[in-house]
Amino acid sequence: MRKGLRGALAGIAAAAVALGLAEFVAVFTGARSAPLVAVGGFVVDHVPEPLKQFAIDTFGTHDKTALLTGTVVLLAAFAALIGWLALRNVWYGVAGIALFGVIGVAAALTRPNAGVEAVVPSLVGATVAGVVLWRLISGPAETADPVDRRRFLTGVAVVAGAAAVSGLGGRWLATRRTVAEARRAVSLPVASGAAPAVPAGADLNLAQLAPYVTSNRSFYRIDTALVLPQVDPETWTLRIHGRVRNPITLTFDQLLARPMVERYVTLACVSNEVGGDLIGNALWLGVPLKELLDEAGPLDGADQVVGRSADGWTCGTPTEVLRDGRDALLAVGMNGEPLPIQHGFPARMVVPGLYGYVSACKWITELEVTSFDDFDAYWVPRGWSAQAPIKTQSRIDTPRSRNNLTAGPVTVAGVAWAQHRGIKKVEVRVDGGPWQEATLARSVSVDTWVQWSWRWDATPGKHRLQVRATDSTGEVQPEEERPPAPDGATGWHSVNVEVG
Ligand SMILES: Nc1nc2c(c(=O)[nH]1)N[C@H]1C(S)=C(S)[C@@H](COP(=O)(O)O)O[C@H]1N2
Ligand SMILES: [Mo]
Repeated sequence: MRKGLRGALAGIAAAAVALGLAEFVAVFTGARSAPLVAVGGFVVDHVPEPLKQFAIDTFGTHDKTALLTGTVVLLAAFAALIGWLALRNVWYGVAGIALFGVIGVAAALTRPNAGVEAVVPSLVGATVAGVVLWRLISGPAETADPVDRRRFLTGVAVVAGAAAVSGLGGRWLATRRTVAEARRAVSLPVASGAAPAVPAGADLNLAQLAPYVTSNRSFYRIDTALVLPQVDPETWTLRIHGRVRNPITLTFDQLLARPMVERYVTLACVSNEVGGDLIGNALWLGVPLKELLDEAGPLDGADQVVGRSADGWTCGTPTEVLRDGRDALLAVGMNGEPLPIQHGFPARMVVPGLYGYVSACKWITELEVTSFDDFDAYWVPRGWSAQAPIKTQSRIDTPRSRNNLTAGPVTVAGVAWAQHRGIKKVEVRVDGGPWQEATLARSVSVDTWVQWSWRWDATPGKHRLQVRATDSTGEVQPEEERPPAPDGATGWHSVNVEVG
């Protein structure tokens, strides 16, 4: 066997067993202490903004899988290099592995809310990897000998097997330690006052049109969490503190015992491009945040309420918005179920009219009353605006650019939203011609999106359909195309179609 290949194989085997063992140990020290997740989390928090937007644009909601895959590929390359160097001088190998160990430990320790136990997975992994590498490369330097060669390959196979068993075993154990069981055991209270009924005709029920109510299964998911926080409702508390007269701590049972309301609210992500699908409408069950804040009694000048998640993520919402009477909720239910884990179980914020990153804290454990001067929430130092009301937007859902259209009447339809202001008008135009008013479907309230439709007499050829909305304040959705950063994309959605 070529010497270089031998070194590379040894390095990769050592790295694999390190990751597998670390994954296993992390079952007991917390999923976010596993080196891959810790380093990945560090990257998520520190990667430059344009690169992150690129990842979201390219991989969409698979951006996390892409990150982890990329990390593993890079790691394998470095591991091969370390193994190769180790053949020259075993201390290079030891130093290389130690370096990885230090990176893993540092990443795990600097994750929010990390305890000292977070160092264990990387330490165990690196130590074992060092021993494995040492053993694998310490054979005769020249490897023409078939016996030695077989011994080496057997060694690699054993190590790979150990890596797979511990890694997959760890994964399996981890899936058994989720809070799915606890979630199933939650019985949600009934809202005081019936939930607002969805008026007949709110949903046009067209094949390609987003349904008026988004199911939990198809609701978009956006967050920085590489592994879902598993927050046990038994031990969960919400602490309302900071610049308040009367700090409050609530348990989950105490929260469920409070009067709840049920409201349809359309949530939207600031990263949503014009025409994008990072938006959804659900029925949320929860306690009005205004009531909780009024009880806590924010002090004068405390103009920001920071929601803090179990994983350390934060968002900052204007105190004024949370107390102005809109249906800002501390939600525990989504479409009649306890919040799905990926949507924030056991509790999250939902605030009509503000982008998610400044208002929709999932896995929430704290509401800290402070001021915008005193605290920057997670996305603010990363270049996004501290204040971010949702911009008026509209989208064409049908037809789509790849549809085969035939000349004659075609239903053009989509959704429009301007949460908490409401949509007054939607207009469509063809090939830059005059704007034509679409028909608005009904909606539950100004806090949800609204479907619209327009009958087009399609003529053969290539055409460009465009849409724009006007909100209830009379403001027309601007034509100027701007990217999502720093406070939401603008521009008109257009679809190019061909009519046969
Ligand atoms: N803990 C936590 N909450 C979070 C986020 C996050 O990264 N961590 N992302 C926010 C963003 S940017 C959006 S758009 C919404 C998305 O909520 P969803 O995933 O339930 O659709 O959650 C918000 N809440
Ligand atoms: Mo978002």
